Amino acid sequence: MTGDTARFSRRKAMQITIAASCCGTAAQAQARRIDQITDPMATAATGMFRFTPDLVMAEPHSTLNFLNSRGEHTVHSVPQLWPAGVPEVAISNQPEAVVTLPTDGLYAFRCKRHGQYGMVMLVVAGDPGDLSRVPDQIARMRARDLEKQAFRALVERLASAREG
Ligand SMILES: [Cu+2]
Repeated sequence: MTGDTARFSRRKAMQITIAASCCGTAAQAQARRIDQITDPMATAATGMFRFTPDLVMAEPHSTLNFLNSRGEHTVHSVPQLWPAGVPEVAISNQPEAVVTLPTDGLYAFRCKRHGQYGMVMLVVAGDPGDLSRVPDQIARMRARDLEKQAFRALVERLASAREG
């Protein structure tokens, strides 16, 4: 990554932080912490790199605290599975970064380096919208099969959590 790109990412994250702090203490109190893990004891690449947790139910206007976007881990929004009009997220080289969820919807995140090994996550803010459209949106992602498969598995978990 060039210095310019890194500065740009930081500036964008700063704007997101400011947006989050405008909405008062209630939303901040709901901040969810999401860690980024490299687990050398994992038996397969698919478990070695992961977001924990990787499926988060949240409220609109609440915030997420992404921890450990360091080394090779990043947090990037996935445009095919992202609420319309919400700014993209691009976090790297930050021990902690705050992301706000300005609207209802389904928010997909990937690690730029390890998405190909299934390091992806889904956040639902309030109403996720029409889940029947999601398989098509996943199919359109510019991603390897393993990454798409990881998103499909998350959507299945989401669907069964909503039924249960
Ligand atoms: Cu990663």
